[in-house]
Amino acid sequence: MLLQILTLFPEMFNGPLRCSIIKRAQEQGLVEFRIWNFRDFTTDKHRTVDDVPYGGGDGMVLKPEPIISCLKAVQRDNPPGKVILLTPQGELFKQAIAREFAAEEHLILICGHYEGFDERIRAWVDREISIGDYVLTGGELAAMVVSDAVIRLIPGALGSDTSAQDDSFSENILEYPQYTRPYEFEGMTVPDVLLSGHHARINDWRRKQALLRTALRRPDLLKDLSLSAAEQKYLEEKLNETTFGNREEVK
Ligand code: 6GU
Repeated sequence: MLLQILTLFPEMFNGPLRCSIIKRAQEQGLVEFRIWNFRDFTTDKHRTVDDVPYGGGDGMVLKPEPIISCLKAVQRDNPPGKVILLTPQGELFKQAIAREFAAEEHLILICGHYEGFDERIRAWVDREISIGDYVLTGGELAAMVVSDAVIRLIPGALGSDTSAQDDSFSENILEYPQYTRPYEFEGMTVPDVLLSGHHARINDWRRKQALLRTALRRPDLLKDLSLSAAEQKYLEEKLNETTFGNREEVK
């Protein structure tokens, strides 16, 4: 995958992309990053990227010409890429969107900054994405979040091919609790079923824990799950064990 990023702050991308799984994915040739500074596409002496808003008001607005000239340069000599604008006004980023993006050969992420950008930029954009209901100073961190979520889904990017499937949200369900050695830590022990060696029982326990955790922490996700009758019964019983208003987790 070719992942191109248009930003006014290319140096922000130095850290995260050079670490861990993202670094390895680049070394393996699974993804190639190209970071562009759209200030390099200005034509005036002062390299101006923003201007005052028509109609008045506070703040500055990103001009269309540098961003669109940069975009045209980025598209040249490459197969057409999907153009994504990072903006708090975009569609909320979800695992399903990460999966869609992971299937693309070429992604172009445009990071907005300052108070906003000229509305006409939107005519060149295929999709607008927000990473959550809060305001960041710019789209850079959002572009890194999106890149990370997408790259780890490219086949081969993770050590084993199953680890991306088991995660929270692969099926819109939270992950079950995990334990490693020691068996006892500060008086707390590991659930005995995990030491039983009985794989069917372990899988059953994990599925139930995942369901329970989802019901307690993210009840909004439950409505999209297809539960068996037995699973529904288990959840109802467990949730009834907690007194109303008790937000402690059921053990
Ligand atoms: Cl994509 N950009 C900015 N500036 N703020 C955000 C965001 C994006 N997603 C959530 N907050």
